[in-house]
Amino acid sequence: MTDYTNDFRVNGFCIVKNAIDIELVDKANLGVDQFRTRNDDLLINNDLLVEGMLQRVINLHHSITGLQEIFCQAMTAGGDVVDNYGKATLYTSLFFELGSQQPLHRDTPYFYSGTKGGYMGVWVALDDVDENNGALIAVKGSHELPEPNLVELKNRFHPNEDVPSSSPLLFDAYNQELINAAHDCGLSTQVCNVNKGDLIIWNPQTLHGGLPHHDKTRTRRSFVMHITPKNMPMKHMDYFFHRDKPIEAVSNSYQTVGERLMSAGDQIDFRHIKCYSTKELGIF
Ligand SMILES: O=C(O)CCC(=O)C(=O)O
Ligand SMILES: [Fe+2]
Repeated sequence: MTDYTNDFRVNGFCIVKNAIDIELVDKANLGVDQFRTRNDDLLINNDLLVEGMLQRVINLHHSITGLQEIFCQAMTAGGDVVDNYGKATLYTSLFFELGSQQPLHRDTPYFYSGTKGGYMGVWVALDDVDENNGALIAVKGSHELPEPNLVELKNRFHPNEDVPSSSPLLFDAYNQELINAAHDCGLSTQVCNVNKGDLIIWNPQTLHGGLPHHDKTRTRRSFVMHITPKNMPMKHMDYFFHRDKPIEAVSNSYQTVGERLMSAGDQIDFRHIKCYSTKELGIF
């Protein structure tokens, strides 16, 4: 068993050092620089940058071929974990230059597939990242915490109705219950200081988040891949909180990249506000 496999099992996340060749990270970063040179006017006019930086860009890999190559290399470097439920495919991705600064959370309410396991978060540093530029944090062992009372939580926010696919207040309350439980159990939070080219993999039940991004003179370029085995159904809070709802099989379209599959598509979504196609944005 590799060290990172053991860390993943015991802690619910692991760091794979030097997983991605620096030349490939530089190629992806150059692609992002070219993307920005071409598209910054559009992004600024539509108020899609935050403090001059890209933030929460969904599926930027459709426009940046270096990110697609990083997906393939990451799957090789993390192969002892990522393929545990079947050969991993790229479901969606997120790209950040300004850190997510997200509070501790589990991904499961938004990446839910019933009893079928297989979803994981795979995070690649394209810059050196530490406490000053929004490092990722994760709570060791939090993947083993039992679910809080989902019925009580549901009824607190949606007493007479079904839970919608997204319910931010319920999501926050769910995570707060887990944060309290982690505290009561004395679980410790690790700040994942990493170098460019390092990789972090987390179990969807692991509490994780992003530190505040204090030093705005530095970017925190990171590429998060949400991976699943082929044709794994992926549901949101309307299923997570309604366990009796049947989850139907899916048949997704894929594009091939190297030895791997990624969900087919050409739309890039900026902060859940606006989408553009690769035709409009270009491919770099
Ligand atoms: O990059 C981060 O700071 C957190 C990202 C995250 O939580 C996710 O992609 O699920
Ligand atoms: Fe997350």
